[in-house]
Amino acid sequence: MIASSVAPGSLPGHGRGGVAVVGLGASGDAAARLALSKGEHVHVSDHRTDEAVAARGAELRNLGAEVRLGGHDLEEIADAETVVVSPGIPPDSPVLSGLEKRGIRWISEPEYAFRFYRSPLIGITGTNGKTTTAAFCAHLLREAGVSVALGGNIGADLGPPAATLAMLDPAPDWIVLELSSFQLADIDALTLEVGVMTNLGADHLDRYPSVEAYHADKRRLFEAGNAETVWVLNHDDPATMALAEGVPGRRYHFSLEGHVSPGAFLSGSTLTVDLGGGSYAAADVADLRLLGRHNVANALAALLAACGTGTPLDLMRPGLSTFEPLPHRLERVREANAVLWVNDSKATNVAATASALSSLEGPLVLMLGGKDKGESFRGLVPGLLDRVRVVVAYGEAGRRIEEEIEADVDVRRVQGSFEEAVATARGLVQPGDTLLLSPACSSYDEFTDYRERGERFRTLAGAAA
Ligand code: UMA
Repeated sequence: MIASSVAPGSLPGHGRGGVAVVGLGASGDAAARLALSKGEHVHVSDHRTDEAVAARGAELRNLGAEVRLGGHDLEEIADAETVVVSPGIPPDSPVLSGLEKRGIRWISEPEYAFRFYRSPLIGITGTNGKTTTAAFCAHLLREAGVSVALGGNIGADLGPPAATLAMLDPAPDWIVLELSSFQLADIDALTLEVGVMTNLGADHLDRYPSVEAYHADKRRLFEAGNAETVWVLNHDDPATMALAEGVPGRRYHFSLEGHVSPGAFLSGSTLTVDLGGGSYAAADVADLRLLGRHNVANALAALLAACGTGTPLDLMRPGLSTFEPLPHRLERVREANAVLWVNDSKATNVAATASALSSLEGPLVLMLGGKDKGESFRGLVPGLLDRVRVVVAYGEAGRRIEEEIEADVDVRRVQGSFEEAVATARGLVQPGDTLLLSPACSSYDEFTDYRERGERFRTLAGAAA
């Protein structure tokens, strides 16, 4: 929402000074703490009043912030010199519509954090694979002896919000940030030394009016660079390549389909790098601990991003075979009674579930469902055929899933809870099957987030006879 021509600190309509933080989730909390550490007057507000937000508010009050819960005071916010908005607040929410009407501009929390960074920055986005790629890239650099801080959209179990990283002392050699479209929408001066776009599909159609609008926010990644920036781009994804057209900077491409240079590619089963000086065999697919072809692409992207720092390949190579799969991403949970339980709760859109399907051998019993984000499930059909014996459709999206795919695959619809859906799936598996939770939907109809859903799945798998 911020115009790229507006310099930080010169935003119009701001009187008292200081920082207003809108939304007191993880990013609002981190932004407020950073601002307080810089001696700013800080006003924080959240429309909720529940225990979690009240506890956060109380801590910030103790640190000197002015905290308002149960709503937003537009006058107070408009008075601040800098307004930092949480990514989960949609632009058409009353608070942001109100600020827009007053001509008040706002920035995202990574943009605010960037003002205080003393380390060069790798920013990683894309519809799918950005978390694995970011964590893998940080791992490769660490294995090579580089000090790295990892954070951003990546989520609390893997790293802190961007603003927390601004307070690290000493500053790390590099910062690796996962960036969401919601965060990219409100950047301004943020500048990347290395920027990665893993791929582009459809997502978040409950927030965006169209796929194009979602991609327009993703495209803002390419405004966060200059002629020196190294862009790591998915050569196999026409949407990514089209979005990056004409963007200044250097380019490294990655591909599973053929030789690209400068870049990294799969040659037979060898992950190969060619940065212009000839081919370098970095690892074999079998050396990776991750499941699935899409994870080979993520490994190539991570390796190229790490190369963008100038770190020698020889030093990073051992890290390719020591990076462990992340929780809730094609995670093998249990093998019992000749049935493999796989937790892919992080697959919150159709493209992610399609990737999972292409990575696993059948026969599968697939659990699909959760909060309906508006995407068509028809895109799953080619991956379901011949591999999925039965789909268990559940949650808010269950009915639409059933309607859209039942002509092509056997669907059992469960109208009860997630637990009942798991029980149904368990009743349908046969020896030799894989029971896969890869829901293609977000979890918010029943859970706090995909992690809670994945934990529940793990617990239920553990209890399975
Ligand atoms: N709120 C208001 N007023 C409103 C609307 C909301 O006050 O009108 C409040 C809510 O009550 C809530 C806060 O604003 O307290 C919004 O918090 P948030 O949803 O922005 O969540 P955070 O806890 O700040 O977490 C965010 C990211 N979440 C989202 O973008 C939805 C986290 O990504 C991220 O780890 C964290 O910032 C730190 O950067 C999670 C995620 O699911 C992992 N991201 C999505 C994804 O990857 O697909 C985008």
